[in-house]
Amino acid sequence: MTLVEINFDGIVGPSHNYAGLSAGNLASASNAGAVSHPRAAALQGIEKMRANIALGLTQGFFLPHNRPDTAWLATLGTDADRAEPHIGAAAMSASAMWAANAATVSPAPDTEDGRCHLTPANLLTMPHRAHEWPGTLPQLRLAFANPGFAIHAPVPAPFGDEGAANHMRLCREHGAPGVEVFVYGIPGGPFPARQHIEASKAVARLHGISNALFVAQSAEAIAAGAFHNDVVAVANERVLFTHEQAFADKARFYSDLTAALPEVEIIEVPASIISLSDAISSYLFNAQLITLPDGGMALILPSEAQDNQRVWGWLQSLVAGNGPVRRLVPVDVRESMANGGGPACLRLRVIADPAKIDPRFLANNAKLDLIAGIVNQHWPENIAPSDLANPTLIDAIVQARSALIAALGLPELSG
Ligand code: SUG
Repeated sequence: MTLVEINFDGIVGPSHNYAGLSAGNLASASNAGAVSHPRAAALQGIEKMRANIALGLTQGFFLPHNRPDTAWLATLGTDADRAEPHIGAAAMSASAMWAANAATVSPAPDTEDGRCHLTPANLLTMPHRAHEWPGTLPQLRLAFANPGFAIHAPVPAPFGDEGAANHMRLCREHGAPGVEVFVYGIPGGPFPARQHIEASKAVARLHGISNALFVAQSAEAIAAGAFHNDVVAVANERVLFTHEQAFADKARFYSDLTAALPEVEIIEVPASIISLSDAISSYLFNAQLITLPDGGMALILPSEAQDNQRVWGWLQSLVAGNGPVRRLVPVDVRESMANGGGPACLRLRVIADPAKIDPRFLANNAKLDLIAGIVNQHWPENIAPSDLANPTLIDAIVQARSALIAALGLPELSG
């Protein structure tokens, strides 16, 4: 059995817009009211997937959810025509594109029963995201129907779970047993702490993880806009790449991590060189830190990281050194970035044998051409938040998703 890392990117949905729905997410707040470009956004996401394939990585995808979410609106006794603007905007959100929040994944080598476990995130802190999991769960059940996977129900309320964005896995190599790090927030700051320790512990128990660490995010990171841990830290195999101020008690965390995985390499970026504010505006940690087929590692970064001299200068010295990170690969995901979603937010990592995954969710260049064709034909060019209740726009969005489902042969997801 060959276990490889597969990155499943969320295809950016046709309703992508800037309604400013995420308190504590500075990009979402500062772009509230701006005109979005769903077609360009989806094409940017497709180009990112192509770049991953060109690097020799295995790539998958998840589909946009049904928007407006009429089933959710019905549970609130309303519909797209009558909903108050903030409810209507929440029903139209394309936030499922940020697949790092789709689920927490524990690969087979880490679990007691030797299966790969997935728990969809309940995302209950943000109303526009709390109704995502009913659209995620059916996709997980289809893509990972093989008995080698175990798909759980989301953790129940009131325990907030944000999925893989608050979870890191460190190991000698992808197919070896790893230590899973669950990062939670402590409430009390100016912004919500979205990941609750009770949810992290529940997921670790349900997945049967014997080697887990539970680590608190630092209050200053959340206050500076690190609404998820993956905005200030990322891990891959034996490497942890992190901002100095990411964790509440870094000394304890680093020592527990080193005890669990003696070969760990911690690359810590000092606040004196890159402040939390620079880290969050450039999203350098919201990179995909990946192992290249030839063995070195690369950081797939948002092009915003190139625009900041301090950040880009530091990254260049990182790859010039003799460390594990050898390449910087900037990608343009500006439409997603304007809502606080960088390259790492857009993907869910699964370590598995690709032969055990429903091939309809796996990408190659021909399939990405097909998806791009549907996007070019059906995705709206622009959306202003004031258009969100427009019946003509709603109709176009519903048709766009139907066309994609038909093209990809996934009728199970219609409706
Ligand atoms: O949950 N933005 C998302 C961004 C998620 C990024 N994901 C990770 N860090 N893994 C969020 O805050 C903005 C929606 C709006 O404002 O319309 C939004 O939901």
